[in-house]
Amino acid sequence: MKKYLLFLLIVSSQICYAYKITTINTHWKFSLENRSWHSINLPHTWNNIDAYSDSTYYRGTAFYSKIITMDQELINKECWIQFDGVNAFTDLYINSQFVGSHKGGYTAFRFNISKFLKPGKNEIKVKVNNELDEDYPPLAGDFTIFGGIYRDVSLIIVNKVHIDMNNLSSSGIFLRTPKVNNSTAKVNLSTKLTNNLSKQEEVILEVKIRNHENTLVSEIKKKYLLGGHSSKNIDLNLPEINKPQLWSPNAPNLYLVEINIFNTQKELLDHRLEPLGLRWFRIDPKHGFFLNGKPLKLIGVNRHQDFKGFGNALPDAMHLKDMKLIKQMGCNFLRIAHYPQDQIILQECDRLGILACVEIPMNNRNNVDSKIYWQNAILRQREMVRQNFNHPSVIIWAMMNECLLFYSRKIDSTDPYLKKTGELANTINKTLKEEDPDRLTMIVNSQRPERHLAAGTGISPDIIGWNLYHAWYGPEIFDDRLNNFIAEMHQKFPDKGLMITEFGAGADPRLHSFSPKRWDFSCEYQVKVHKYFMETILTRNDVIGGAVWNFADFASDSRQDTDPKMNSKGLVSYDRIPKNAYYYFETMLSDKPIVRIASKNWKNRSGLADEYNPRTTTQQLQVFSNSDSVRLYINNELVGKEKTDKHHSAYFKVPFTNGRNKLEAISDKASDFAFIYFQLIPYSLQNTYVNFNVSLGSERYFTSRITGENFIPEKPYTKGSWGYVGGKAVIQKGLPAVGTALNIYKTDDDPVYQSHREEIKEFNFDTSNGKYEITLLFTEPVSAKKKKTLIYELDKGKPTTTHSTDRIFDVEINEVKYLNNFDIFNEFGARTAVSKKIEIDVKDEKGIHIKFIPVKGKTLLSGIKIRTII
Ligand code: GCB
Ligand code: CA
Repeated sequence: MKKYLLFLLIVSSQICYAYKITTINTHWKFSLENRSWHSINLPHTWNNIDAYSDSTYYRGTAFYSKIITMDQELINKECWIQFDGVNAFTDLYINSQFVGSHKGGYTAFRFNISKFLKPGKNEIKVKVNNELDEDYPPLAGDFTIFGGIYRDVSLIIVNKVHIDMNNLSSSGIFLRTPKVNNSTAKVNLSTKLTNNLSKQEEVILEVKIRNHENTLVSEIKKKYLLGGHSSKNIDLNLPEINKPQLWSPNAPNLYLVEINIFNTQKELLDHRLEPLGLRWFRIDPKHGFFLNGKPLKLIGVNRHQDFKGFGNALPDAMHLKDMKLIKQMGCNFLRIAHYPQDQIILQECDRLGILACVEIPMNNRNNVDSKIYWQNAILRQREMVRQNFNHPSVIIWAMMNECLLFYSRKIDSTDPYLKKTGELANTINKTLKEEDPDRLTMIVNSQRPERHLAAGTGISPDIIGWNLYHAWYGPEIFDDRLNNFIAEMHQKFPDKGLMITEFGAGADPRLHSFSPKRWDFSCEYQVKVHKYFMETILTRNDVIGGAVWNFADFASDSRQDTDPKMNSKGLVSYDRIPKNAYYYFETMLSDKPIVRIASKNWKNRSGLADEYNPRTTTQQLQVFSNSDSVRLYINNELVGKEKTDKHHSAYFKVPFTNGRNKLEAISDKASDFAFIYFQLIPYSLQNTYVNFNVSLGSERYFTSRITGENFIPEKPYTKGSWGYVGGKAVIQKGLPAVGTALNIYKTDDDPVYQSHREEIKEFNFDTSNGKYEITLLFTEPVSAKKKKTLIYELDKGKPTTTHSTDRIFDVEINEVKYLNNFDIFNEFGARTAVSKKIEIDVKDEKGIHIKFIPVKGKTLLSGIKIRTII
């Protein structure tokens, strides 16, 4: 084959370079199923819209293509293409020739494409597929499998003599620190030098280590003779570093390792930089984690990689934003769950001093009978370790999140599925230790120790992580059961470190409650759960640490909570606005004086005026502070001074007034403030402009993110005021805390429709005369008990079970029938948001009296809105 000198157009000059990496993210063409093509930039996912829609999201094939221009001829360079992440299966073609494929959506891969390129225009074509394949993990999981080329794509140009490019897309350089203490550090480097020229080449490998002040602290130079078309493994011990500046969360000192290769004419052939952090660590099942000889409680979060509006295709700035928020919260630990993420995450962990754990998604279920599955799972572990090897922040390789979650048979250790799962865990552990003897390994389990004991999954890893959801999936009880569980696990797995790898509760940032309950998705209940866990995690030395599930709300297609398709256990919302619980952690973890108003981001509120003071609404307010006491001011007037409790919390009763309220919370050394915009809803509707919304069947306050409208909780009618008469709030026995948690179609304001008052008789407003607009909000909810298969339920394109309705009623307002034989199900189907807007003239001081009259079954109402027209 004729060989060409290859230069990218962007490499305009002949300046000698040894290693060059440049993204080619701009101006690609994209086509779903080879239909019409349109222009896009990377990173890209095709699921950024349908993953959040009422229907299911596309999992299938799509194509990407791009023209790159190569000028001049290629003689002595090599060109590689690198994909940092494509979900999930990739076939690469260049100029219609097949180059190679990669399976697995969360690790990088690269190909040497030199021989496929020609001078001039070249077409890169990528076929991507994100369907479920039983031979490749993950087979299940509580997260959306966004398809696409969702991380950077780059071209790498190297000389024919270079550091190994062909080692599972790693840097090809592996740094170990076999000994580190306060006085000295040993660094070991292993690599492979490749000579793709036909002639032999004598080279000099030079390694220099510099500290962050750019002082050279260790250096080595070696000569090697590389035969033509051959490579050489190299293993070097560098001269010891005296008095190393240790890496830790408080002082993340990084060294820079420079690796150069010269030929005998002193021309630079390859040049790389790698990070180095000098630290040592160990665990002790009874006494926890030790970094650089000192105990350190690992406290942090788990993180998924998606973001509102972007799916998983994030610009770097979004990743950076997360890392900043994670650090600001005071985390010293990050569980990168459930899969390796963009390199920028570990780069930031190194830089910010956040210890990290990385895992391959072998979630919930493994195809233990498939050989290909095993091979693939093992290969993905190797990719993960090699690609992330040099990050000093990584201390744990984790595996097999909740691998027996779906196991439903009677526990029997001879059951082949259990046995094979245990063997798989041991094989993965062996792989991880082979790849990296220095890091810890961890298996992450759901709260089912018996299954894991029977399977033997806990035999080989150093740490057992437990995903614990007491007071969330478990009953709303805040007693000793968490402590007891931990004690019991130490007995069952005595020589293992124990970490609480997940704990959390759902909190929809649109929902607030002054009587928070499990599964109400209020931001207030989430705080309760976190306080309960933190008390245990912080006080027990036999718990290495804890990681909140999750840092941010994330997409999960199968979920139908208050925010369907989302998992709302984030401490920050999908667009990264802190919830109350974020501020709780920030306060708990801060080593400086701090004050935080818990609900400061609930800025737009409505509330019922106090019965005896129409000018104020008194609401409870929680303030977090690590000082003994806090003073609170509203509009420059002192509300009070309160002591903080063991959870760093102080509580105030705050008289909010209509309009803008300025809150200031002040401790002896710190302060916080918030502006809250309040709409007071009058108790008496006489002679006043009326405009408010009520959510039935729930004690929650809701703010729509689409319209900004507030809904306040229902109240019973009393003469001279407003409210409902009769009926009951429907609360499911199990989950959730309101009528239904299922997605309500054709609305984003699901919580308003998910709760309702059944058998309601009336809703009355004692208004003055005038013209009013009443909007009634309904949905036919799905009752878990009454099920019937309906062929036209469109969820996931197949019939699903839903409510068989026997509900017909009339609605009469001031004696006029507005809805006659109203049958929501028949007219609109189940779980669909329905609204009816009605104009009412109020005469003779009669007010508005809405009657719900059953014809068949039970009446119901989800929400009601009232507005004065004139
Ligand atoms: C878990 C899983 C995680 C889920 C989480 C939840 O235990 O590991 O993937 O998202 O629970 O929210 O239920
Ligand atoms: Ca919806």
